[in-house]
Amino acid sequence: MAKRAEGVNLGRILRKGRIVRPRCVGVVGPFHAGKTVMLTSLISQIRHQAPGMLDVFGTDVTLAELQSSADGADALPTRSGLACFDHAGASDKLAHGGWPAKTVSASEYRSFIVRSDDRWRMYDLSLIDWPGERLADLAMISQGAFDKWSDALLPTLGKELFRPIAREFLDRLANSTPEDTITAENELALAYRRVLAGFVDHALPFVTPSSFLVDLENRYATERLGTNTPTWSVEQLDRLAIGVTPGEPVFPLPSAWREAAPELATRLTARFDDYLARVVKPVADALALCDHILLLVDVAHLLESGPRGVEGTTLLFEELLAWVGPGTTAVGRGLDWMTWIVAGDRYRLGGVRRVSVIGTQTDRIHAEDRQTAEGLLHQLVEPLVRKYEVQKNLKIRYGLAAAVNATRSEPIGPDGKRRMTFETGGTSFEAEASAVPASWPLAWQAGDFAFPRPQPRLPMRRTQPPDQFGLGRVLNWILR
Ligand SMILES: Nc1nc2c(ncn2[C@@H]2O[C@H](COP(=O)(O)OP(=O)(O)OP(=O)(O)O)[C@@H](O)[C@H]2O)c(=O)[nH]1
Ligand SMILES: [Mg+2]
Repeated sequence: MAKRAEGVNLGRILRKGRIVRPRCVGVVGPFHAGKTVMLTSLISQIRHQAPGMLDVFGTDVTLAELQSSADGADALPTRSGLACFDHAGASDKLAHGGWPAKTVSASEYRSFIVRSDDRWRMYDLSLIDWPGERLADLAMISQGAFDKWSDALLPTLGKELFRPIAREFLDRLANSTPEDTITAENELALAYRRVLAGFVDHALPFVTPSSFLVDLENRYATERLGTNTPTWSVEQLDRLAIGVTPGEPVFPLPSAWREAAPELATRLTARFDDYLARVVKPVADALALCDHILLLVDVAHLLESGPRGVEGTTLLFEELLAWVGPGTTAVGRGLDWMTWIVAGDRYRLGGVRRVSVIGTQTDRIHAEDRQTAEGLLHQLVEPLVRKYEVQKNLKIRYGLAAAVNATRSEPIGPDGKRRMTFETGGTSFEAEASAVPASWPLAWQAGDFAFPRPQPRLPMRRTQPPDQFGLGRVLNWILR
């Protein structure tokens, strides 16, 4: 809910002689969905629009950024209190043919933007980026307590698709009786770490506690292990924290165990509460500032990863939407307006009003198949958002984009093959992409589909935004 009123705040309504239009956009999606690349390219497009980029706004409309959180001495403070998004570092990588580094901590880009066709008003835009891993922890805060979290998570682990990965842990919970709780805790912690390692191996996006992958010092697992390909030996697993520190693990415990081993349950509850406050709450607080969410889905990757990947992503989105509760009622809209007028410092426009579902990295899909891929996006997300549309008037839009268009699709010949060309290090390559099915297959396996993974093509000039498609529309949705 919006923060308590602190008196009419004219400085918030008028800035630089213009009426302020606050916009706070959370860029969310599983790890590797393309959030950081999307943000980097969006900011570059705002700053250095290429001709045609803003056609969707109407003819001759341009945007000007007056001030931003990246402006050195004159930097705008971020709204969320998060660190400033490193646009310079990420775009420098793209300009030299590499992708930005994997995100390990949340950050925000804030800027004042004016449209050439509406000079009296100015957008106060915040764009927030997270490590995708942290979103998997949101179920902890939705459930709110260790026992509820356990009771919600354990049936998920028991689902047919995930049971093979979680079997050892579930069997231990089903078979053994807790005589010595210290030994039981150590054995269960190891078994649960194996479950999470299995999720990582299957690219499943709900590794929780996410400290297993990104610890509290924001170090990625592979960095802590000193290897790119973990072997998941006992010694390696023991070094990865499933909680605040490796020595204080958090894992779900069923009610029978909570009754039979109350000391263990008390220990786990205290650690869960600590983890919630230190890791999950800051993510939830930043999300609570957003009025618009860009929900990013890499359709090509989901086809590549198989049914488990799709189910895992669906569960992640369900958790996310349950926490956000997007949409509003007529009363909510009235309150929004009043709150904005009298808002305190970290005001929030009454929650997420709009969700834009963006199919990302779709330059990896052949141009002839992109329309079909958009159909898959609808099939995946529509069932999850319908209740928010009906009950809470949620505004939802769907679109495809490539924040960095790194491929060219060749015409499809009589053999039906989807050939795509791209450049790596100045050399041109050709690769074949799978055809996209009209609906999610009934049965398929990881590896049945494959799409190229190109490096970005080089615009070397700092003021030249990456070649893209679909971002004009996304910007129009953001700055509506
Ligand atoms: N071809 C192509 N690849 C992309 C595009 N966007 C992202 N990628 C690929 O996807 C990878 C992950 O993109 P990121 O933006 O770092 O993903 P993220 O969602 O920020 O991931 P986390 O930081 O791990 O949560 C990149 O390293 C690229 O390989 C795109 O527009 N086109
Ligand atoms: Mg990222």
